[in-house]
Amino acid sequence: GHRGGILWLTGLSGAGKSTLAMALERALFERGWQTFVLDGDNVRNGLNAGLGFSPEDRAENIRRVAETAKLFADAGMVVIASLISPLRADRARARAIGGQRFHEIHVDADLATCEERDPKGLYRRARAGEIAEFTGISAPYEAPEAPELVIDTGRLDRSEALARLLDYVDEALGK
Ligand code: GGZ
Repeated sequence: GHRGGILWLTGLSGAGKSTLAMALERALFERGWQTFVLDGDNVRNGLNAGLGFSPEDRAENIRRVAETAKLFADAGMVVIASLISPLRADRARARAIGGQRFHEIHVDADLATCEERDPKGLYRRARAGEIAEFTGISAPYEAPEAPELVIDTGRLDRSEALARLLDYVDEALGK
């Protein structure tokens, strides 16, 4: 069994948040846990269509996802929220919304690593000036100061990263 909770994955584009979120969801599902993924990239097509990447729009994107995550967590689900959520103030508001259920997880790979991976070619386009306010290039990323967990995807391979995360989730939400 498990308690409801919000696993808030923050990190740069290309750090591995979505990959880790999907792998975690699958692993928890296989154990019979009730999980639900809210991914910034996906939510922006529906719930948050119309929001861009200005500081104000990011703040609203994050606020809505946090409120949605809270509803599902209150219903007993393990919500995996995967958003860059680059500013400490916005993450602090998400934490305030989630309360005790909120767990901040820094999916940590340095900019050089993310830029080298560049799975969607976004860093290249940002460097070329084709994408404005791109996190890490022309917009800030403020690393968490006291996250519940740091997953260093620059050093760990996928299975190690998932194993660390699963250990944490077991400890935090298992019963
Ligand atoms: C950052 C951007 C931008 C800009 C488009 N800055 O790695 P991806 O491509 O697939 O996922 C990223 C996604 C970021 O959305 P979030 O909702 O997670 O961001 S935030 O929490 O800051 O609101 C990235 C893509 O959108 N993308 N333009 N300018 N990422």
